Amino acid sequence: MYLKLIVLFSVAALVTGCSTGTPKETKRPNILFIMSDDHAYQAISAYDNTLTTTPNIDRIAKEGMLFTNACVTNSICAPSRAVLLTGKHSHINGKVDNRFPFDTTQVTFPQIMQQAGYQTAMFGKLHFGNNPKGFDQFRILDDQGSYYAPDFFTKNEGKINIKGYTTDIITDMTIDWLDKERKLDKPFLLMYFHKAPHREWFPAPRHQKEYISKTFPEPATLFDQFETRGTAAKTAEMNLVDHMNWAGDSKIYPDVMDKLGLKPYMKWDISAFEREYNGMTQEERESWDRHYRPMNEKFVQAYPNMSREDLMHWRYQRYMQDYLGCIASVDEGVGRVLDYLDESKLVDNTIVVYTSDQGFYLGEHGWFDKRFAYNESFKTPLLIRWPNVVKPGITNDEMVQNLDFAQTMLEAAGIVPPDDMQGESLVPILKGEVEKVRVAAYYHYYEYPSIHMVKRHYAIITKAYKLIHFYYDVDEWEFYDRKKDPYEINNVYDDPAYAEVVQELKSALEALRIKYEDSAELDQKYIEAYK
Ligand code: SGN
Ligand code: CA
Repeated sequence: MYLKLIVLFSVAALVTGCSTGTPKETKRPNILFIMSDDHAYQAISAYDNTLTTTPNIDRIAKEGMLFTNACVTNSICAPSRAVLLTGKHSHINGKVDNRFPFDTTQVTFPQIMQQAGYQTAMFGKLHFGNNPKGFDQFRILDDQGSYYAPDFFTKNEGKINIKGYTTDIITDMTIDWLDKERKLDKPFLLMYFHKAPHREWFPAPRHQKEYISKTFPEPATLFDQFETRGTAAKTAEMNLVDHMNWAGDSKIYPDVMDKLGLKPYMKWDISAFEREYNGMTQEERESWDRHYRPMNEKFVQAYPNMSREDLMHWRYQRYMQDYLGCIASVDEGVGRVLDYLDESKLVDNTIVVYTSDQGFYLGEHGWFDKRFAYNESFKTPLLIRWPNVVKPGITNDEMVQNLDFAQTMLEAAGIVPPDDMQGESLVPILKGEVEKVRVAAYYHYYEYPSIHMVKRHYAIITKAYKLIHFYYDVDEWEFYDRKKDPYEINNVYDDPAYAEVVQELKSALEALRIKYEDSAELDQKYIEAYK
């Protein structure tokens, strides 16, 4: 007790910066960086409450800033995380796709913060193929992780397995760390990284009853035929009817698949379902069966008379029920952590960021998954709260990117970022000193040919326009007027009315490639490396 008092006293002295002349150590802000996996902005009510409500995530926007044009540089998990941590585009940090492990000789911003005296921790999904550097504590999911009974690689305990529901486990770890491991004499960087709502969308028992009986509004482009788009959209394998798994995704039991003669789409269709189902405790499995058996029984009755169109409606509802059911747990977890900050009086000196590793298709264009430079996958949610710095309730529509996070966090912590980081600090936007940090964003996607078959492409995107070049086994351009055509159904690349602005953007795209040191040679290098 006596020792605790001394610690408390010295912290109080530092907070008030009194007499000793010691730097105001605890004035450096703490950072709680929350990232979920595949969380579409369409599924956050601060952006759009058509599908669901996320009152806790929305609190961050209400008390902070909401970015409506936040976007990624490469819409896929591990590459996005590598960009976040290094502040460098994929072609520079080398993590262009999900396949090879992250190059751990790359410098990351948590390493820099740790050296500068921050206490650092990470809990949840990283998906790098190796452990993170620069963390005093971490427990990260094995690869993609599972929803039930996840395995974690840990800093101090080797590989561990924990029974229960992953979203709740990651939240518990985060709160436990704040409660028991946080050092009172250091500011912290805490990365709270959910697996949810990544495929295969297994909701927690407490949300199953509510979500499995809900009906959700369909997107306007559910039956998009891609009249004006090129080959890439037409050949992508992301369609809800054609490319979803029966067991893994739509939760049709393997015995029901047999009965109806349904074939697995992916070879891991059934094993993905069984891994989760077998990971459940008896109680969890009973809940699952209580809610998912009746749905299966109804499907057995309906299936023989279902047209392709009926199947599309059905698949969409099944998908949304599970996807949004998973988000309900994420939102509750975020609420618990925010409450902890309130209760422990950390709130005033803690920056809270909520984002996703990319956006996601929720039936738009008939799709699930991500990868494309089109809006639903290119944009990502971004909400930032910074008490006494960010004015509450502000919306910013400028082009900000995950490329900017590293420099933003470093500058917020009073650390000068290394010169070779390629983003822009968002601190001046957060302080209300400037509105924008760039006019145009650069995008480059690589993972092809691969699952979902989205062709390689790079793009330039401004608030008004989007110009995309698909390459490798095609050489096709697409151009969208983002203001007139928010659903991106009219590719106007060949429309003479846009000829001049297309030319301007082509030059600007070339200039961006030079600025960021991307090139045809590098495109080729990454094609060769993929073989
Ligand atoms: C898995 C999923 C894909 C998903 C990738 C990448 N298929 O392969 O749908 O695009 O992960 O996701 S699954 O049948 O195995 O679930 S990412 O978030 O890691 O980039
Ligand atoms: Ca992801």
